[in-house]
Amino acid sequence: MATNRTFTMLKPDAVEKGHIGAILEKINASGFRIVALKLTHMTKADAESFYAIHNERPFFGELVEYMTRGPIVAAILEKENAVADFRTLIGATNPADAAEGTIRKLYAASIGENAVHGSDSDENASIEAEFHFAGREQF
Ligand code: IDP
Ligand code: MG
Repeated sequence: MATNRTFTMLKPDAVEKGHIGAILEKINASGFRIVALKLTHMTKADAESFYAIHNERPFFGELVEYMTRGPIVAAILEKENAVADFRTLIGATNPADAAEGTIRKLYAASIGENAVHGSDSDENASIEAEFHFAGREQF
């Protein structure tokens, strides 16, 4: 995948609260083009694999439970400097620390239930996009 792409998930809390439309609107308005998009439900094995880097952390069980309790929206986004610009748009992991106007400031409830995922590097953006999307689903 090109380095001008990132991967995101609108997490179960954002979907449950009916924020899909508002968050996608903000993503588009911030200059990102959606090049792959779907509503999907991660299995326990999916979530354990996606978040394997965190499997020693004390919150891992809680994270897997949260990410599998309902559907998510997975998307691939395209923009110059996509990874860094999208991390800026979503804000800090803990919404209490997130800047005004960021997606987590607007829509996240807590450090655990923080509404949205954004890849942290070009390499992980590519790995995460391939995890969720077949080649024919990416435009
Ligand atoms: P990030 O999503 O901002 O990259 P990471 O440190 O990679 O943050 O953590 C992945 C996810 O794990 C977070 O988005 C959040 O849902 C959850 N998480 C991180 N830290 C905590 C915590 O201290 N308690 C509960 N959940 C956490
Ligand atoms: Mg992370």
